[in-house]
Amino acid sequence: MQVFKKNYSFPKHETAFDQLQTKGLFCMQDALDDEFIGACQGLVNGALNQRGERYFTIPDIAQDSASPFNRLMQQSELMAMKDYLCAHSGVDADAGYPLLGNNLRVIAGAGEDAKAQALKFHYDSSILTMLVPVMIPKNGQFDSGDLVAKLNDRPFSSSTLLNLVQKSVVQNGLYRKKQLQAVSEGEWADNIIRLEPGSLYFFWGYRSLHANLPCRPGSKRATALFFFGRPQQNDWAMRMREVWRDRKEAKILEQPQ
Ligand SMILES: O=C(O)CCC(=O)C(=O)O
Ligand SMILES: [Fe+2]
Repeated sequence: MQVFKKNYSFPKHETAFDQLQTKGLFCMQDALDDEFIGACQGLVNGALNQRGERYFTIPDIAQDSASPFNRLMQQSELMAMKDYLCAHSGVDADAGYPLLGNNLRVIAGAGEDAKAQALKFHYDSSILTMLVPVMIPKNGQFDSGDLVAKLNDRPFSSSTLLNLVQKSVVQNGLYRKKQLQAVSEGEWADNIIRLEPGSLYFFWGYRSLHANLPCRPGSKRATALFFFGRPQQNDWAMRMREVWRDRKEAKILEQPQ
C-alpha cells in the first residue's frame, strides 16, 4: 500500500520549519494516498462497530505491523522531517526525539461523553505534534470538530513548575465553560484550523494551546496523533500525569457497550 500520493513532492525541511516558526502550523496538504486514508477509515469503522458510537482513544496504533499507522511511521522522508524539525526547535535532547506516544482518538455518537471532548484546551507534553485527520464531519463552522488553537502561545523554555501552573489555568472545567461561550460568540474564529483527511498537520505541541471544536451530535470524528520529543528531559511530574491520563483513557476504552 502506498502511504503518500505517488506525485506528492515532499516539502523542504527549511520551509516546514519556517512555517512552524512564523505561523505555528505546517500542513502537508493532500499528501496521503486515498487507499491509505481508506485503510485508516476502515480501522476506525471496525473500532466503532466493536465499541459502539461513543468517545474512546486507542493507544499505540503504530505498534501493530499490520496497521496503516505503522507504515506511516516507517516513511523515511517523514521521519527525517520530524527529526529535522525537533532538532531545530531549540530544545537540546541527548536521547533524540523519539515518538513519545500515539493514539487514535474517536468522537462519535450523541452521548455526553462525545460532547465532553469539545474545547478541552491543553498543551501537549511533546515538542512536535503531528495530527492526521481520518474522519472529519462536514457540518457548520462551529460543529465540525475542527482544530482550534493559539499556536506558539508560549516558549519551550518555561520551567517544569511554570508548565504545571500554566496547564492548570487552562485545563479545567471553568476555563472550558468560558471558552464554549467565547467560541459560539466567534471569539476564536481566527484560530480555527479546518482539518482535511489526506493532509498532515504539524505544530509545536508544547507551545500551542489547542482543542477540537464541538461535533454535531451523531457525527463521527477520528484523528490520529503522534507526539515527538520531550521538551524537559527529567519532568517526572509530567510523566506521572501521563500515566494517570493513560489509565483513565484505558478505562473509557474498555467500557462495555
Ligand atoms: O483530536 C484532535 O484534534 C486533537 C487531540 C489532541 O490535541 C491531543 O490528543 O493531544
Ligand atoms: Fe493535544
